[in-house]
Amino acid sequence: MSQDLVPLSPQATLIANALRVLSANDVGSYTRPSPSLYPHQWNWDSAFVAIGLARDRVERAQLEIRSLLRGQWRNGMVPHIVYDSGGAGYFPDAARWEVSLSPDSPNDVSTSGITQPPMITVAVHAIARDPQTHSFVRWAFPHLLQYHRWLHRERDPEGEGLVFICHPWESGLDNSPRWLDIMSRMMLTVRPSYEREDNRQVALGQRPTDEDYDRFVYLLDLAREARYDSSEIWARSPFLVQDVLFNSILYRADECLKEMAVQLGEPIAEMERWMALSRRAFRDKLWDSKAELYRDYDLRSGRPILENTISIFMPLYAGVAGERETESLVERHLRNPAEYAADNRTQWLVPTASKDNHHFDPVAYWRGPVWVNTNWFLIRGLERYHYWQEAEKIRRDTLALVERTGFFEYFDPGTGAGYGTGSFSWSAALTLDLQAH
Ligand code: 9WN
Repeated sequence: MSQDLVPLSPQATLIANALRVLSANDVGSYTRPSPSLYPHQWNWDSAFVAIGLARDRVERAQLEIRSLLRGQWRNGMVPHIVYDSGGAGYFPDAARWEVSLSPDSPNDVSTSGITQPPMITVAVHAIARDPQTHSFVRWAFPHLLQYHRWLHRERDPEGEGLVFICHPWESGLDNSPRWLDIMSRMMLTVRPSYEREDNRQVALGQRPTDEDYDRFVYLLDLAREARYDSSEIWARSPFLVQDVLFNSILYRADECLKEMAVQLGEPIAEMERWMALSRRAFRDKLWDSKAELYRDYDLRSGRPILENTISIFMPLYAGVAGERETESLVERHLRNPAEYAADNRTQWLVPTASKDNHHFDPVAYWRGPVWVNTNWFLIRGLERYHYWQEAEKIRRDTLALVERTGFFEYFDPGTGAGYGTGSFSWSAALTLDLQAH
């Protein structure tokens, strides 16, 4: 029998299929999140892609990051979208942002005016595992440092150790039930004028409602009117949130930056200061000792946000949870069938909202469906705390889901059906990472 005819193992087939999705979405220097729904470069999507490619396409992983950093602003911000020529095929397009109003925006690249969780640093850290990438890491380091400085300076004006986000799109979990209370308090006197593109491609029940979109656009317009100046946004925006997931990722990113600084012989005191402040704030401000979970904080109302969603676990990914907190998160929430554990309503781990949250919906974007990236955060977090069995169970479920359903954007936790767009890049890329170990 010739070697070509030897059938591939299921594992090798899954890897080959994941690589096929990534190369189909590869436009040369970056990877689209999906073939048509998201036709530009997204910040944390490219970072997830680079994490997957760092496993054995490390050259291509570097290109993904170089390409994302073309959009970096002069003040250090890495925008949530870097547009492909003009931004056709997606709302909002580049013109809606009009980022030239800010003196910090780049001249020759079209971008959005807000950011996304700084997974880019985690991606560069993954690339840095390969010693051949030393000169790339040396090149990327000052860009990342500038981004982190911007986040800690502009988005944490009171030096609390927690940065704020000013738009649900900055969270990456745009349609999370956590934003509903704030959005319901935003009384729009005039409906912003725009036309959605997303609901032409995906059933509306799986996407945000028109009312939510109005508020997304209102907040975009407000940031534009503030010329993307963080202090102006801080003064005017109704949406100012210290988000548990964003801050957990930032903490992990600070840790990665520090490790790279050590490798490069750069000073680390600044990162250590950020991390010490942040550890304290997670403990003193975000931990709810009664409900025994982490909560986002709404800076405008001065109150914690009460929705129980997958974000409660994200401090495990950061490594900022203490022993007692970790035990409660696992015992009281992760293993609880009324919340996140499997039962006859949800057989697939892990729903993005607790089943006892009255906004839980197995179909709607970020309100219940399983996502590969949130599972990945949880797996890496549980491994960090040596909950090997729980981590392995979620890893197997995630791989089984993509193997049987395909690389969908999200999945029904009850039936395993795929929703949103198919051929979704980060579902494929993180499969590569999860396959590797
Ligand atoms: C808005 C690209 C992005 C992801 C986000 C996801 C979704 C955009 C949208 O798609 O958001 O940024 O149009 O809904 O929520 O996490 O980065 O995949």
